Amino acid sequence: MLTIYSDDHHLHHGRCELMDGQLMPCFEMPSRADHVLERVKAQALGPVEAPRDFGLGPIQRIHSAAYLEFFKGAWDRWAKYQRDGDLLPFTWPARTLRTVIPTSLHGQLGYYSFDGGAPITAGTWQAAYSAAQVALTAQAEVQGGARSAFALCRPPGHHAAGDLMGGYCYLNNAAIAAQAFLDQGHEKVAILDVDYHHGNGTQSIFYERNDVLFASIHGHPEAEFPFFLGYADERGEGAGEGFNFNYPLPAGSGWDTWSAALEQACGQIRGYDADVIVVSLGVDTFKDDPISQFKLDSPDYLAMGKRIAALGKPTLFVMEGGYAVAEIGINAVNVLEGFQSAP
Ligand code: OKP
Ligand code: ZN
Repeated sequence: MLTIYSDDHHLHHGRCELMDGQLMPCFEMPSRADHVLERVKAQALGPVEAPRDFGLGPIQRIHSAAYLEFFKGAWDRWAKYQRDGDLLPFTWPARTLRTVIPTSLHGQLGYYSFDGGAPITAGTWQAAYSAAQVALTAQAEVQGGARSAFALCRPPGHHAAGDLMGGYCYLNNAAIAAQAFLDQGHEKVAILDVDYHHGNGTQSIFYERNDVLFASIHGHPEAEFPFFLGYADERGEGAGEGFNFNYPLPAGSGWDTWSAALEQACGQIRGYDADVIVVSLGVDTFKDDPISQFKLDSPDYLAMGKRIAALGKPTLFVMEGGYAVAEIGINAVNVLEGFQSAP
């Protein structure tokens, strides 16, 4: 399996996030992708190539022009303040407030984000742009006939909506790749999101559409980030009704519970008869993940890959979360090896 990887992810290194009432070093750190790359090489998964540049066009198919302009220019506006820290939002247009677009940097930052977990640094735009190109280059490989490809994206993307950043995400790499498949002639794309957190951004992007089926297995939003989306009764709307499937699971869920949900998600994907599958591959379901509450173990990821392979469709894997840095490479590459080992 071909892996697409860009060193540009190092340009994004947020300093801190708020947790337990304290500022902590960001869990979403560069060493995550470095460890995955190392494991890809150690296991000889296949060749590793740099991304090609497809420009802004395919990104604009998912994200609004205003959002992209804001994100691209935000750091330069912030630099004029000559402050020490990253650019982070602190006010959002919640209930009772208006959803106007302010003129100020922090007003706009609140408008274009849904949480305080996506710091903008000097290199964040370039890193996120390159991650989207990584996804598009891997997408092109599958479009060209490969059975699978691995987009080693960082920062992740599945929390980013059309005009919102949050949850460590800025550009929705999986959604951008899914749209590219459609734009290049496919008619039905399934996105299977196995990250521990609900892919609220991806869901919202495709919620009213039937050309992308979204299925997500995740920590129950009653108790887990992103809290305000990801319930089982969210089934899609309008033309998209019946094309969105959420499998929220309780804290402590292990492989038995998790794989039963995977079975259901795969059943929906099979019934939909997708042309191609995009997997939002987060491995923060791991038992020792520092911010998550599931109990999957490393061998379970091999079984996960095998089950996905049994769908028998061309499959693009897009890296999302996973914060147990020492094991992230083993777990992510286990999914890919499990997929590859299946007939
Ligand atoms: C991104 B991905 C407070 C907790 C906030 C945000 C989690 C984002 C996960 N520090 N957590 O889905 O792995
Ligand atoms: Zn996650």
